[in-house]
Amino acid sequence: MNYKNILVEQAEGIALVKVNRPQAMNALNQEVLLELFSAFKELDQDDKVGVVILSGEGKAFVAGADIKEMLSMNAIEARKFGETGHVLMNFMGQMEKPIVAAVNGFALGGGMELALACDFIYAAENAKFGQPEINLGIIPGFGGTQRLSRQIGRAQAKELIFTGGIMSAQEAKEIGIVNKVFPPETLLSEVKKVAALIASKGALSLRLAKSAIDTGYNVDLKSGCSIERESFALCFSHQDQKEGMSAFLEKRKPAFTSK
Ligand code: DAK
Repeated sequence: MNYKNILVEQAEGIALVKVNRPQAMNALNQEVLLELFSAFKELDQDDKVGVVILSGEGKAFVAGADIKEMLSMNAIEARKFGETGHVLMNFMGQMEKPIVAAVNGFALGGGMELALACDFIYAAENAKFGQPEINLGIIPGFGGTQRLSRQIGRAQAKELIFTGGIMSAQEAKEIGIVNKVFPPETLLSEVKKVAALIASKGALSLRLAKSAIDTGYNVDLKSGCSIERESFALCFSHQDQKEGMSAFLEKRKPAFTSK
């Protein structure tokens, strides 16, 4: 499909999606949100894709929701806009394929929320993170008050959201937002490396691991372990489990076949 605001490329089981509005720091308007949703739905259904990478073109990952578009919105329109963002970001959490954020620059407001909706984040040394909505007289509206506090704890999330401050990639790593930080010129190749490693695993076990972690995260430990037990058992319904264990015993690399 042809998109106006995003770039999508695919090679060797990895799909790279880039927000492509560099003249507006890749700000998210309604159209970008809908295009991302459509691309992710398509990639999630594509058996040739094992892992999706999300990044931004130019010097921003995404510098937030589009302030120009939001300026004249009334409460009804703001609610609709928020809903589009929530549908997209909830979908990312439910995608069967892992999705990794390669944060190449500013990830502010809705941009940070978009990165947090990915499974994990690698960032360039010069990337910047923050929830500056408070400076605009609003609060985070694409799940920032929820995903961020679940990820780093309420006190850290409150400090960031109340002050509207901006932090470096290194600071974001220290508080658990970012997994790894790389020089800008190697960020994408490093993300592709981890994506290739993940894509070499069994699609079924990846899917079950992702859903067990995410579904289990929001329930009590006993219910979470029960989700894990059922997911674990389901692994034995596919040849991948026999292949993985046989390969270990035969001292060779496994060739997983689940889609
Ligand atoms: N929206 C629209 N345009 C933006 C933008 C944004 N978020 N960020 C940057 N731009 C535009 C600038 O206006 C400028 O456009 P021109 O003047 O050239 O036409 C162009 O991108 C280049 O930006 P700068 O000239 O400012 O570039 P600098 O390198 O000097 O600064 C910056 C880069 C990223 C530090 C700066 O642009 C900046 O502070 N941007 C705004 C960051 C921000 O406040 N982000 C949070 C946005 S609020 C909702 C759900 C969610 C949300 C809202 C509602 N509902 C439920 C209703 C989310 C809200 C947000 O994300």
